[in-house]
Amino acid sequence: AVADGYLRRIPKAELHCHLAGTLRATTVAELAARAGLALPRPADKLYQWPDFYGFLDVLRLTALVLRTPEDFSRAVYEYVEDAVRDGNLRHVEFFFNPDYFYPNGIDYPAMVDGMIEGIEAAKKMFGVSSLLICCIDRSTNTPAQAVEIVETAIAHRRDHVVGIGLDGAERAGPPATFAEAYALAKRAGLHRTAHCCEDNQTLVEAPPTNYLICRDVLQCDRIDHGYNMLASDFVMAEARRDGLYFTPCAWTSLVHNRPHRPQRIRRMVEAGLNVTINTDDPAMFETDLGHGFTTLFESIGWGPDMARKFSLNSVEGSWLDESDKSALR
Ligand code: ES4
Ligand code: ZN
Repeated sequence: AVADGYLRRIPKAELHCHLAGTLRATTVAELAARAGLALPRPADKLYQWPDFYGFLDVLRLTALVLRTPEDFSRAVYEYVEDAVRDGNLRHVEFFFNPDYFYPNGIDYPAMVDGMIEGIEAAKKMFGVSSLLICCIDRSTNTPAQAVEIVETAIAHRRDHVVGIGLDGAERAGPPATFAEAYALAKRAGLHRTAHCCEDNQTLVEAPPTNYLICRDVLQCDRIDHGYNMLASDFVMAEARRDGLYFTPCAWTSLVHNRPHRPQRIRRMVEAGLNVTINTDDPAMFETDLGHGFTTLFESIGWGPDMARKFSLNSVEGSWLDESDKSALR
């Protein structure tokens, strides 16, 4: 076993973290009050849902509180502050779904400028670097809308927005649906990742072959989650050979799959995949960077060598350029 303190203190990069899922409940309450937005429950009871689909609804609802560039700046800064304290965060790559926020009356350049302001303040205060990943919700966007999102991402602040992602309910938008958007992103030199084979979907809804589609059709250079791939030895062997980095998340409060998650991550590691450990939606799942490592290591019994391996993997799998990676190594 390895001490809780060591797991919290080892430096980490986080590659799978949705900004809308990081908001402190107290910040949500304060911003909602200021915006005159009625929440369905008190803020400290907001992060509750019956199932994965209910969770996605709450995520969209909470996102409604971010209305001004200052709100976006604050959200980024507060997450970095929390994750430095809870898990010695050194670098983070935030997913943000621009269309979550359009109903709030803010446009893409304003929200990105706001996040960059928070990134720069957090860099100054904590020495932590952040990059942004423009994310497409597969359950609410048509292929044509996805292309528009990518066109927008290509046109603004490419110094910070370095890639695209695909989230939401996998069964509602199989990866091949977004082939055109991903081809456009690749031509423009954006990195590409996608949520794939998430374990809140069945093997029919999110089959192992989704990995092959993400690799070959979307040409992803990283993969989020990946657990359902374990059902296919062929797909696992391919993934091992491909060497892409995976971003499973140690803890989820989506209760039905919580007990299986650590064992699935263990099997991904033992199959030879390049694995990093992440939080996904830390505030909403009532976890944090240190807690994820601690619960995972407790349940598997890994030692400090594995903590160092995950720490290094998170740097190698990041989308930092080579000089920034070597500064973190
Ligand atoms: C998500 Cl856990 C999860 N799965 C799919 N999409 C998401 N967006 C935010 N969290
Ligand atoms: Zn996610």
